[in-house]
Amino acid sequence: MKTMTWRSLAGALAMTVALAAQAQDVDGEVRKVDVEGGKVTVRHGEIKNLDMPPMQMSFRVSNPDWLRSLQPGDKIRFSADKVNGQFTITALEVRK
Ligand SMILES: [Cu+2]
Repeated sequence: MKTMTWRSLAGALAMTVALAAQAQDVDGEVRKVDVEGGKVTVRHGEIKNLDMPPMQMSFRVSNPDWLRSLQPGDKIRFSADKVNGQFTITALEVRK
């Protein structure tokens, strides 16, 4: 019983760390969607974890299906990281 309790606690702590790492949300606006190329061009705000100032650039995406629901002009919040040397959107939410 005691073991179970400690495991749950460890699980809860791991969850907290994962959420904190994902809280790097960046504001952006979709400029262009390239479904075939698996890329999206975004005008984005500062990306602190990548040490990047606001600019317009293209990103790869972790899940190509996301591109199908995006349109130029969409306001998004996202997380980005460098994956295999390429700037990649790893989490994405369209703001209404
Ligand atoms: Cu950039």
